Amino acid sequence: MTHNVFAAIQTNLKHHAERTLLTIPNGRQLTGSDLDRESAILAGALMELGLEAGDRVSAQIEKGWMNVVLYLAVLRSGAVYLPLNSAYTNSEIEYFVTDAESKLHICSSDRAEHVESLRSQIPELQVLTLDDESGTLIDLFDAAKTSGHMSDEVVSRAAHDLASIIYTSGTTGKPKGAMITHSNLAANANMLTEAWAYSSDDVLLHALPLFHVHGLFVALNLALMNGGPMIMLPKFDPDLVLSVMPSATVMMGVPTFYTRLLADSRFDRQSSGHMRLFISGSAPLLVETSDDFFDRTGQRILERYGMTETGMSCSNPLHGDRRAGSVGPPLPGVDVRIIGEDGDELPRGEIGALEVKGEHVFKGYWKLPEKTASEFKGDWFITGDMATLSEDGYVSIVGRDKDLIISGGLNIYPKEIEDVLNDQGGVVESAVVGVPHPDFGEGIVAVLVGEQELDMAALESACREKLAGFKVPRRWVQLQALPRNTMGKVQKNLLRDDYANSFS
Ligand code: MLC
Ligand code: AMP
Repeated sequence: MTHNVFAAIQTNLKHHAERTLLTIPNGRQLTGSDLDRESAILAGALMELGLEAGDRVSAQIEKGWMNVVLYLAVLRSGAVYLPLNSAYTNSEIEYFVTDAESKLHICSSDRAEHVESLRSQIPELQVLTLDDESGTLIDLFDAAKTSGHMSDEVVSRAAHDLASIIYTSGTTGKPKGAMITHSNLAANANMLTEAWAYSSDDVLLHALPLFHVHGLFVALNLALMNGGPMIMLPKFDPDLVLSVMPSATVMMGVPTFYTRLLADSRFDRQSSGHMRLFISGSAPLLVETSDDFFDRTGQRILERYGMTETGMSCSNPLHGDRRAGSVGPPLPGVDVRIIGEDGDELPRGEIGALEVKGEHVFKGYWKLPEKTASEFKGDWFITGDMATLSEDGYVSIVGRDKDLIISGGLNIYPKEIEDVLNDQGGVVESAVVGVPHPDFGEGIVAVLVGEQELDMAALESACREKLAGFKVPRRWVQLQALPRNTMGKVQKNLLRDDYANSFS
C-alpha cells in the first residue's frame, strides 16, 4: 500500500469528479477530475524531463491554479515540494536552491537567469518559468496536454518518505529545511478534519499564501483531503474577501486578517453570517481582537497553534469553550508537556518550555543531523515556545524561548537582519527587536551603534537588497552603546520596552 498523500487526495478528487473544487474569482474553475487529470499531465511531463522520486522541486511563483496543479503533480510524482516566499530576494533564493540541491526550480522569467547561474554548483538543475498564464512551465504543460500522453501513475511512497521541505530561519546561522513526510501531512489533515468537523460540505475561503505551512498544509490540504470546494484569492484583500464571504463557510487566517476585517465597517453579523468557522493561527491573537470580533459577528474566532516543523499541535474546540488567549488542548493524537529549567515536567499552571510529540512531528532538518538531535528529546520535539497548561488541559503560549519576531504571521529572525547590518561600513554593532504593531502584531526596530552618525537610508537600502521586504526594519535608532547585562549579553528586553510605542 502506498503512503503517498496524493493517493488520499485523489480518492476525493475522483469522488467529486464533476464538482468544481477550485474557483479562482475572475479566473479558472477546476473540478475534481480536472485537478486529477491536469496534475497527472504535468507529473508525466516533469518525469519525462527526468524528475525522479525524492528529487527536490523548488518553486517561487505567484498563487493561482497552476500553483495548485504543480503542488499536486510534485506529490504524485514522488518528488519533494519546496515552496518559497515570492518576496525572497535572489540572494535568499540562492541559498535555498543550493542547500536543497533542487533538481527543478520554477520562477518568474525575470528571476530565471540568476537561478540558471547556480548550475555551476548544481549541474543537474533545470529551470522552468511561470508568469501568470505563460512561461516554459505552461508550454511544457500545454504540449503534454496536446500530445494526449497521460500516465495515471501515483508514485509509491513510504510513510516516512519526504513530501516537502520548508525552510525556517533560526536564531543562529542559516535557515534550516524542515523535512515533512507523507505521513506528517496525512496525520495533520486527519486530526484537523476530526477537530474542526471539516467535510466536503465546507467551502474554504483561501486568502493565505501557498508557500507556508498555514496556506498549504492546513488550508489547501484540508479542503483537498475532504473533497471540499475552495475559493482561492491571490492574496488577502478585504474587498475580495468580503465579496466572496457569502459563498464560503470556513476561513483560515493570521491575526492581521482579522484586525483588517474589523477595521472595515462592511464586516458585520450579516456579511459573516454564512460562515461556520473563522480560524486564526501563526501568531498570537490578541484577546481584544477576539472579543471585538465576537461583539461584531456573534462568532468566536477559533485559535489554534502550530509550526512548520510540526504542522498543527493544539486547537480550541469546535464545540465547547473557545478561550481567548489560549490555543486550546492538544489535537487528537498529539501529546504536549511543559518542561522547567531543570528538565523536569512542571505542574499545571507553571510557565515552561513547550514540547510536543505525535505523528505530525517532522523527520528532522535537511542535512543537519546534529541540529535535529539537539531539538529532540527522544520523540519529543522542543518547540522553542514558552507555555502553560491549565488544569483542564488548555495550552496558552506566553512567549518564546527563541529570538524571533512574528510580523503579519511571517517569522523573522533578528540575527539575519543583524548580520546584514553588521556587514555595513561604519556599523559597530546592531540589535533588532520586535515591538507591538497595530497591523502586523509586531513591527521591526533596528537599534545601531556607529563609528559616527549613520546613514539610515543607506542601511535600509542594504537590507532591501539582501532581504525580503517584510524583513526590512521600519524604525531606525542610533545609540552610543547597546544595553548589556553583566555577562555582556545585549538586553533586548530593555530595547523592546524603550521602543514599545514606535508604531502606536
Ligand atoms: C507584507 N509586508 C509585510 C508583511 N507582509 N511587512 C511586515 N510583515 C508582513 N507580514 C510589507 C511588504 O514588504 C510591503 O512593504 C508592504 O507590506 C506591502 O506588501 P503586500 O504584499 O501588499 O502586503 P499585504 O498584502 O498587506 O500582506 C500582509 C499580509 C501577508 C499579512 C496579508 O503578509 C500575509 O498574507 N501573511 C500571512 C503569512 C503566513 O501565511 N504565515 C504562516 C506561516 S506558517 P515594502 O516596503 O517592502 O514595499 C506558520 C505555522 C502556523 O507560522 O502556525 O501557521
Ligand atoms: P513557523 O516557524 O513559521 O512555522 O512559526 C511557528 C511559530 O509561530 C510557533 O513556534 C509560535 O511561536 C508561533 N505561533 C503559531 N501559532 C501561534 C498562536 N496561535 N499563538 C502564538 N504563537 C503562535
